[in-house]
Amino acid sequence: MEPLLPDPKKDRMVNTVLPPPQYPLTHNLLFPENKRIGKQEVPDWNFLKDHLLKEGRIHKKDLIQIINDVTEIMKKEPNVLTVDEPAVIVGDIHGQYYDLVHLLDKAGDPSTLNYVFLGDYVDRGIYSMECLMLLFAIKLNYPGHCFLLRGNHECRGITEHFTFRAEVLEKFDIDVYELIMQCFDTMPLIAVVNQQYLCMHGGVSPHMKTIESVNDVNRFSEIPLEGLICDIVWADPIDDEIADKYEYADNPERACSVKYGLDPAKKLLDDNDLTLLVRAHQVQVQGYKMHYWEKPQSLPTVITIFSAPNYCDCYKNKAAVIKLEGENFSIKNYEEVPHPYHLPGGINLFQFSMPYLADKVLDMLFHILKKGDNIEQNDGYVMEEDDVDFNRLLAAIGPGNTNDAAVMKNKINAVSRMRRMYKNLKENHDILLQIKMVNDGRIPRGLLLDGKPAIRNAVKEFDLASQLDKENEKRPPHKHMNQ
Ligand SMILES: [Mn+2]
Repeated sequence: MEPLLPDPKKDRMVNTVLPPPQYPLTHNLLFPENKRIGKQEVPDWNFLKDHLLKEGRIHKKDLIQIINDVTEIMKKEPNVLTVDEPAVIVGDIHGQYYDLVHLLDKAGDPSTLNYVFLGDYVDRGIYSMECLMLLFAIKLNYPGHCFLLRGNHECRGITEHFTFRAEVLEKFDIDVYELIMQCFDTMPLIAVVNQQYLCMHGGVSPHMKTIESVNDVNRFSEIPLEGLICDIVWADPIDDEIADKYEYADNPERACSVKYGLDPAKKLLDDNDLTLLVRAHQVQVQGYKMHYWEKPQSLPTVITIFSAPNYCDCYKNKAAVIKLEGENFSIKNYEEVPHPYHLPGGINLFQFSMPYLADKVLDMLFHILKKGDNIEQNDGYVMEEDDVDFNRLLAAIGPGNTNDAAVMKNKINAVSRMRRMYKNLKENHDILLQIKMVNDGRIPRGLLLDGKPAIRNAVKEFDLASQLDKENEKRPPHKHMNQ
C-alpha cells in the first residue's frame, strides 16, 4: 500500500476517510512492465482509477506522456468513427470523477465493451483533470474500443470562461493546459455505432449534407464560431411542439449555432440508412429524453443522454447511458455518489470565514448606535434603520445642517442592508455555495436580501436550477476564434 499523507496530531474528524496518498504515483507503478503493448508504455488504468479516487496525484512528466500518446492516437482517427456493438454511449461528464467511476463500474468493463463518450468531460465539476486522466488511460489501453468525441467544452474559449483552465493551473501548470488544448483539437466529431446510431455531442447542421462528407473537413483547430463543426458540438433539437413546423431555428440560449427540427434530422438519418440520432449537451431530469416528434407511438428520431448525476451538485437529475448489446437497446440510470467536499473556486477557510467576521463587526456597530437599551437581539432578528437613535447620533456628531442627518441616515441604511446580507450569507452558507456554483461563482442579484425562504426555494427544483444556470448554457464571448 502506498504511504498516506501523515496525520501527526491524529485529529481527523472523520477518521474512516483516509488521508490522500503522500506521493504522486511512481512511473513504474503507473506504467507497469506487464502492461506494455510492444515497446509502448501503457498506464495501469485500474490502479490509476483507485489512486485518483483517493485524491492522489501523478507526476507532470507522466501526465504529459499520457496526453501526448492519446493525441497521437486521436490525430490518426477520422472525423467520423465506425464502432460496433456491444457498446456503451455516454453523455456529458463535466468533471464529476466519482460519478464517472461509478458509471464505468456499473455499465461494463471497458476491456469487454466498446465505449463512445459524447464529449463535455471538463468544466463545472472540480475533478475534470481526474476525469481526463482516467479516460485517457482507458483510451491508451483500448485505442480501438474507447472513443472520445469532442464536446463544446473541449476548447480554449470555454475552458477559460468556466473552471477547467483554473483547475489545471492549480493542479499542474500552463504547459499541461496548452497540451490538453492541442489534444482537444484532435478529438473526432461523430461516431456511427452498429450501422444504426448516429452519435455526436450537439447534433444536425444545415451544412451537413451526408455523414461521409464530414470526413472532408479539417477538424484540427479551436471550435469555430459557426459552420459545420460548431453545429456538431453546439446545436440543440427544436422545442417539441414546433419540431415538425420548422427545419431550423435560431438558438438564442446558446448565442451560437442552430436548433434543428424533425425534417433535417430524419432526412440525414434516412439518407445515410441510420435509425436514431444519439446526442448529449443538455441536462435531463431522468438522464435522457426521447424526442418523439411524429406520432406518439413511433420511434424517437433523437435521444438526448446526460451522464452527470445531480449536475453541479444541485440539479437533482439522474444520469443515463445507452447500452447496445446483441441488437438490444437499453437505457441505464445512475444516481449520484458522494464525493469529497471542496469549497468552490478553491477558496480557503479564511476567505470562507469572512462573512462571520464581518457580521460580528457590523453587530458591534449596531449596538453602539441602537436606540435605548431595550432592543434585545434574538436569533433571526435584524435591526433596521428605525431602531437607530438618530437624535443621539446627531447630538454626538454636533450641530450641523439637515444634510448631515440625511447622509448619516443613508449610511446607516446601507450598513443595515449589508448586515442583513451577511446574516443571510452566514446562515445559508452551504446552500448559497451551491447556488454560486451553478451561477458561475455569482450569487443572483437580490437573493441575499430576500432571505431564507427565497434561498431554499431557489435550489429546491430542477427547473429552478436550470433557470439559474441559463446564462451558463451560452457560448461566452470569444478571443480564440482566429487561431
Ligand atoms: Mn455541451
